Amino acid sequence: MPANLPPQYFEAEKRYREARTTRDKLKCLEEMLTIMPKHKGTDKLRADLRRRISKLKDMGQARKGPGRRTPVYLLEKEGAGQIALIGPPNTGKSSLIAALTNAQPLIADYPFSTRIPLAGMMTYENVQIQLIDTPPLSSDFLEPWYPDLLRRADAWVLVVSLADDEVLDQIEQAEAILAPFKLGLQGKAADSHNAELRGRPTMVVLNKVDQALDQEEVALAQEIIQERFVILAVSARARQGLPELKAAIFNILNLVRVYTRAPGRAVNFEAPFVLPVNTTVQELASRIHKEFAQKFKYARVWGRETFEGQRVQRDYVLNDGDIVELHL
Ligand SMILES: Nc1nc2c(ncn2[C@@H]2O[C@H](COP(=O)(O)OP(=O)(O)OP(=O)(O)O)[C@@H](O)[C@H]2O)c(=O)[nH]1
Ligand SMILES: [Mg+2]
Repeated sequence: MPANLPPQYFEAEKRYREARTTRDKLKCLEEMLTIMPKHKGTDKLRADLRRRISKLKDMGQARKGPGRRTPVYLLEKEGAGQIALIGPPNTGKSSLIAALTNAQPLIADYPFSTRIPLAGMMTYENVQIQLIDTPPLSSDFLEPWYPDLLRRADAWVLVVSLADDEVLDQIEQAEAILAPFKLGLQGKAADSHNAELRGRPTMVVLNKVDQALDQEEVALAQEIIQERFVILAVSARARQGLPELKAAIFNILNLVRVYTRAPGRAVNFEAPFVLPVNTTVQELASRIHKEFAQKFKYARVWGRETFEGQRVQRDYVLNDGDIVELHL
């Protein structure tokens, strides 16, 4: 990192990383540009900041400008990942969104109550994950934007209802409806059902466990389903199994949380870098800054796979919970 950047710069950069909206990000970038001292050593950094600012501004305008309207139903991604809750009518998708996020969707005892998607943010430990409530999967009618909404999401949670019989049918029907769009549920690694369909990692939630029709049937269905999918029986209404569901949702995203710190400083556990599984120290450094990624010599890691402060090379693969010090 180039010398002589004042601490306020790093504070603004940290806020930038944590910002959830384009507007907040823009504000932080502009602040970083103002704070940065103007001399030869910071030329590149300042140019880089200006580029990022104009890119964000362009994005903002593309959304507002007339004639170039993106459908409102493609929701802007926020947080560490975007997960669509999908499933047959009336299974409790909206109820789960209401129980897990800050959103307040319409919940109704009649089917097809959800007509347009709605996003809410779920907090899991120190990570924010975006959940999307969707209209029900139906063989009679699917909105034209529905497949795109699913393609944009990072993973899906298929919500079925234990209060209706034939849980297995509910899953099969969902697959039959998605197949013509070349979309398939992608279960556990061993799941080979949908080789030619493009899918997203999917877990199955068996909702309404409080009202399950037949315990024996439920047990049998669970046994069959879990051969293909990670499953969890919950109740949105009785608020049962929700902490486990949050953890399971984080897990299907396949992410790790990594904490960086300046040598000798304290770790801020509230602001992890949330990165795909298999990210290396080198890739982490490039996330922080391109120039930094070229310059750093080695890293020290505190984590479950290393001994305290172990010195690692650029190709070290990061684990969830690792604390990393990058040394110039
Ligand atoms: N017993 C019980 N009822 C539930 C549970 N979760 C949701 N419900 C009820 O099931 C009905 C449907 O809930 P919604 O959350 O609107 O279901 P949905 O899947 O969003 O429905 P659509 O948007 O029409 O597809 C409502 O009457 C809910 O109160 C649950 O865990 N247990
Ligand atoms: Mg709904």
